[in-house]
Amino acid sequence: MEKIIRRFCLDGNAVSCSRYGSGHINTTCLLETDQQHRYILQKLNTHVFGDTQGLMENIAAVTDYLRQLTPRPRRVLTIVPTLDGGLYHETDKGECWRVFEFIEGGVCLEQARNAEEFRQSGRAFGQFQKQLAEFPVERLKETIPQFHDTPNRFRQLHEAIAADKAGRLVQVQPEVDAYLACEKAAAELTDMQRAGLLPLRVCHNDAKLSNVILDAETHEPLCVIDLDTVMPGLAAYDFGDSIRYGASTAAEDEPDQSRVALSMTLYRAYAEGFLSACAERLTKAEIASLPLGAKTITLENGVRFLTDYLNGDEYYQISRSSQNLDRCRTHLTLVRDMEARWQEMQAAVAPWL
Ligand code: ADP
Ligand code: GN1
Ligand code: MG
Repeated sequence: MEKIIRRFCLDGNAVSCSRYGSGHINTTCLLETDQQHRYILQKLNTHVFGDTQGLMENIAAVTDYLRQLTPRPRRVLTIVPTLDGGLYHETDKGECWRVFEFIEGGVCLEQARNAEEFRQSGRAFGQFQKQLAEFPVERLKETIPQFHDTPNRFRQLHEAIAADKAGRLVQVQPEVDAYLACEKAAAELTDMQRAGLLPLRVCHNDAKLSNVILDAETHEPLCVIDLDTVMPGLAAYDFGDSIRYGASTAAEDEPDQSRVALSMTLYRAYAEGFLSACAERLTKAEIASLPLGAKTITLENGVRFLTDYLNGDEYYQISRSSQNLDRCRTHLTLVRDMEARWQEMQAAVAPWL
């Protein structure tokens, strides 16, 4: 580890390095130096992210652009370069490591403690969308092709069912049937995009509460982080991802489905925070598509968790054996609840139409 740390332009010598945060994909550490300077050191998951250079160039392009609009250091994720000016360091074993400035004085939440905190995360993603509205989206590489192509995620589910690699199909037939019954409806958003009804935007593509840093004292948005998937996409993807993760009454992996529901209070708070920050930059069709984004991205994540469960938990990090199955079930419960609350969900965005 010391050898890796020495490859970066740090302020001082590293005195501690420990695991930090709770992401599903990368390995994150908090690094401290004898100059009391803190950094985030991350090992990238190269199975998930094949094009590390492209991914880091996307992050650099977006953060450089944001820094010109907002020169305040805590407001933009800052890449710390390697000694030879690179965006990341690749070891002899092919591991890819990178360093960011640690954003001080912030909080990163797994679950909103109240509607106001969730509204602020909506503002953070709304501001992100607004600030990047003029960014030339074609400059971003599609580092994970078809990332939010929901019909393609269903194709991957079909492959997992056919292969039944882990021999788990027999246990999950009700979940498989329930998701497959939604397959047709899941294509609506991508169909609208292909028909030219929804524009491609700079999209975070992994928008969720735990990927935003709020000011620890004021709870105002500080910075949007975890930009690995920043790529062209739809505004509805980011809105939808935030809702499925943050507007649920329970954790993403709650085993007790009776505790899982869509909180309309949280949904409305997010819609207000998000749209008050960026509605002026969105088309009417995009605003109207946001509830569909919530439903589609909830379905998509549920399908991905189910696929990973069938494949033997290859993709997401798990800490217990049925975690992906629980994640898949919570998403199904949320989709059902969204269907029941569809009119209320649409009414919440209607004032901006
Ligand atoms: P993953 O892709 O695995 O989710 P993240 O980039 O989101 O990884 O980092 C994991 C956690 O580390 C975040 O949820 C946050 O708590 C913390 N974190 C990441 N980057 C920073 C940063 N620049 N400053 C402060 N905390 C950070
Ligand atoms: C992963 O890295 P993390 O935990 O922020 C995943 C997202 C999923 C999310 C489910 C690159 O995000 O797409 O929505 O888990 N990221 C990738 O919580 O696949
Ligand atoms: Mg994250």
